[in-house]
Amino acid sequence: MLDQAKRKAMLRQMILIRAFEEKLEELYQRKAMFGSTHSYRGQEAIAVGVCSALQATDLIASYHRGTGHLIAKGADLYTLLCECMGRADGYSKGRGGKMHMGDLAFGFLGNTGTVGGTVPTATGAALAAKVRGSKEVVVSFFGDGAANQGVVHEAMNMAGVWKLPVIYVCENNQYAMTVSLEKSTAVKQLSVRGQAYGFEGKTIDGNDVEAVCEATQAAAAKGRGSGGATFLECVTYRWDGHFGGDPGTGYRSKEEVEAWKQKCPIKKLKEKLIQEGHLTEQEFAKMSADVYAELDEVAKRAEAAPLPKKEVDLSGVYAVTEVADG
Ligand SMILES: Cc1ncc(C[n+]2csc(CCOP(=O)(O)OP(=O)(O)O)c2C)c(N)n1
Ligand SMILES: [Mg+2]
Repeated sequence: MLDQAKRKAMLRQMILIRAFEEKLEELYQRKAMFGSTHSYRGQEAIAVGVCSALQATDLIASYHRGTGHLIAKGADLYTLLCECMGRADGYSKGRGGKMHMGDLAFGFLGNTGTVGGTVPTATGAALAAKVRGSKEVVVSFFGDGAANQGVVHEAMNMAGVWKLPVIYVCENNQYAMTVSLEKSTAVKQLSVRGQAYGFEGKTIDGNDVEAVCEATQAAAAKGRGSGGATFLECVTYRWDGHFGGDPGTGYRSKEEVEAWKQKCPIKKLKEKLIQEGHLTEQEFAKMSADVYAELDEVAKRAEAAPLPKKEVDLSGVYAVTEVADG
C-alpha cells in the first residue's frame, strides 16, 4: 500500500499533466505552438504510476505522446513549455519541438516522432547499465501501434537473450491514429509479446495509477536484480483526437469515448481518497486551482521567451573530436 503523501502527490501530478495538455491545446488553437500536439489526456496514470516507482538515476525513453512522461520524470515546466513553443530556452533550444527533446540530467533519454524509434535506444541504455554494473533500470514507453514495429521486436528479443534491466511500457490506448487495435493486431493481449521473447508480460489497468506504480515497482526490483525485462501492457484510452487537428470522430463512437471518460484516472484516485477519508472535495478543488494557476504563470513566461537565433542553429549538433590518422 502506498502512503497517503505519495498518493496525493500522484493525484497532483496527474492533474498537472492534464492541465499541461489543455494548455498546449489552447496554444495550438491560437497558433502559438511549434508543430503539433498529441494529447495525453486520459492516459495520465501511466506516466505518473511508472515514474513514481523509479529512482532519480533510472532512465526513460518516450515517444510522440510524451509530455506526460517528461513531467512525471521531473522535467522543468518552463523549459518544457518553451520547447513546445519553439523558444530558445527549451530543452532543445527551441529547435526540436515537443517530439524531440532529451536531457540526461533527469534521466530522459529522449523522444521522437518515429513510431517505435526509441525502443532500441532504451534497450541499448539497459545494456549499458548492465555492462557498467550500475543498478539503473530503463523504461521504454511506446504505444499499441508501435508494438507492431520491427525494431521493437528486435530490441525485445535482445533484452530477452541478455536479460536486460528494461521495462517495456506499452500504452494500449486502443488506436494507432485511426486504426483500432482489433483491426491491426490478431492477439487480444499485447502482453503476450513479453512471453514470446522469454520474459514476463502482464496486462494491467492503465487508468489505475496505484496498480501501475505497484507493477512497475515489482518490474524495477526485478530489473535491478537483474532478473531481466518485463513487458507491461497498460490498458487505457486517448480522450482526444490523435493530434491537435484530429477531432477524434469518424473512427470511434461518442458512446465509446464517453464510456472511457467515466473511467478517468484522476477521478478514480480522487474518489478512492475521498471514500477512505484522506481527501475532501475542497482540498481537491484547491489542488486543481493551484496547478492551473501555476501553469498559467509558466505559460506567460514561456510566451515572452526569445525565439532561437539563426547563428546558433548548428550548436549542439556537431561535436569536435580528435580523429587518429589512418
Ligand atoms: C515509423 C513511423 N511510421 C508511421 C508513422 C505515422 N504515425 C505517427 S503516430 C502513429 C500511430 C502510433 O500509434 P501508437 O503507437 O498506438 O501511439 P499513439 O499515437 O496511440 O499514442 C503513426 C502510424 C510514424 N510517425 N513513424
Ligand atoms: Mg495507440
